[in-house]
Amino acid sequence: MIASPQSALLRLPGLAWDLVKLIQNYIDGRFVPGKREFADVNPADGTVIAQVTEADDVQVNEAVHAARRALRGEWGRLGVRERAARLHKVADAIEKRFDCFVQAEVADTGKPVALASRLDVPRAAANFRVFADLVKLTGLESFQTETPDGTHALNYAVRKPLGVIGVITPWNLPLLLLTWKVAPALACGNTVVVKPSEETPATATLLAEAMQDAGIPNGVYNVTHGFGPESAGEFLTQHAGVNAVTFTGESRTGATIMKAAASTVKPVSFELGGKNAAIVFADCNFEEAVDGLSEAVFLNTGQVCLCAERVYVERKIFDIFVEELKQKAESLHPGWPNDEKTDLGPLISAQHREKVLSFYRLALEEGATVITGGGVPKFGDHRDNGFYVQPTLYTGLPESARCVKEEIFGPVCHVAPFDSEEEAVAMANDTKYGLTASIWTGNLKRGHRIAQQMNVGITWVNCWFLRDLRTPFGGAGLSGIGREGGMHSLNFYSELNNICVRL
Ligand code: NAD
Ligand code: 6OD
Repeated sequence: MIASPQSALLRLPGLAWDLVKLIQNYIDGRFVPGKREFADVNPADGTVIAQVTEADDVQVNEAVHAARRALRGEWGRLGVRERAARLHKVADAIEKRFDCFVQAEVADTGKPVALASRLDVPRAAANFRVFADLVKLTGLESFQTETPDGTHALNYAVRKPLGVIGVITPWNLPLLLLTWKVAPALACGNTVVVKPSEETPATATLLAEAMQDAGIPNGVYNVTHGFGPESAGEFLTQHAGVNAVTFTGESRTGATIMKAAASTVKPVSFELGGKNAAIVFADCNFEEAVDGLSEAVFLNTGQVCLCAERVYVERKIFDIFVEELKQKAESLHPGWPNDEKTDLGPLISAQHREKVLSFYRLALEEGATVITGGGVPKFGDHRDNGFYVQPTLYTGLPESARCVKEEIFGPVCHVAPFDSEEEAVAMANDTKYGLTASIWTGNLKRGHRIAQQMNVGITWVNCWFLRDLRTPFGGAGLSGIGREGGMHSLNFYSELNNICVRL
């Protein structure tokens, strides 16, 4: 493991943090403190693991100016081949500090070490590698145009950076989601000012060290810590020197950011909330469907925007399916992140747990049958000060219930029966969100037919969260604006200039 000013603050939580350390902003290649500090809390036991310095408007302004200067410096002069090579070096640097990144992510989120090691940190490196290769290997369209006088013109587009990109990210998959935006933004030659979630500041800060290792010039990657309103988030989205905002988070926050970005007509890319449906047919591979749905409902304690919170099961197999999913839920081990048996971490914060528990209470008021869970596990040790909840299954709610309509973002779903394909499609589509759907069937023709009827950005058939980073990713309705992934990311983070040459 590599020791350096920021990585020194990270220790694997056996949860005996000996010292509270300071996580700083990173502006123009330097770690800098701010005037105010806030606490970084470990969700596994509620202890304060570090202090974080909040960037004020002056520091956000400095970061934006540093990012603009960097566009005119060495970074702006690099050719695409060298830029791509440096992004591969960022991936190398992440892999070299693998344990450090895992520990930082685990400390901030309380998620199992096994999950951070399997998902979050490898994806961060992959994000840099994929977009480095894509930008190097792909071209743009060109047209030979016939003119009315019988001559020709040649049209071709060139890709230029948009400029300074404001990157605002949530706490559920902090490093994965941050790098999902930073990597293509840098691949296209932009510079970034990021504002990670106030709940999870550590890995964005560690990434600064990876950037330094990789020879990314000062000012290209800047980190400003803080909150949304009247803090770093708002200062960044309102800043006239920011050329575009890319945001992942709640739909309501997206609406606020859209207003802030409107005054300077900034392009926005939004990946927002979901209330995703899964449709399970009686002809599915039963075991695969139960395993798949168990992941789709409980992965990361249900704190993945792609998670299924509404599960529709063909009536013929409804009872047995509910029973099997209950067995899965009850076999999960909530626990310390570094315990190998743990496969269910805590929720991110006391506040978020209160939100999830308020839905657990509401479900009862709305007439749900509790199949399992609905409360808080008791450990008899420091974990009782953490933010755990039980994995929970409900049945029996009307489709109009708030628990069926609103995003909960916890380890919970409602399971309802259906009798026909049409009914299942109608229920799945009856939502203001439109992020993902999953369909479980042995009949691929049917899977294909239904997939095309889903009003969402991403539909999985007989799988869930199976990613190819070249594919379009995003949501319909309240779930987002635009698509990222592959060429969609490159196009968002570029200004395309079409050049028409009369021949
Ligand atoms: P959030 O919207 O509360 O916060 C996200 C980020 O926005 C944080 O960094 C926060 O500080 C910042 N922010 C808040 N108010 C702001 C403001 N007024 N101006 C600028 N920045 C502001 O979301 P969260 O609670 O951190 O994350 C959970 C939500 O994210 C869920 O709704 C989930 O579905 C969604 N999400 C969506 C995707 C996707 O790809 N569609 C992925 C992950 C999470
Ligand atoms: O896999 C991805 O690229 C991605 N953006 C996942 C989002 C998960 C939401 O929590």
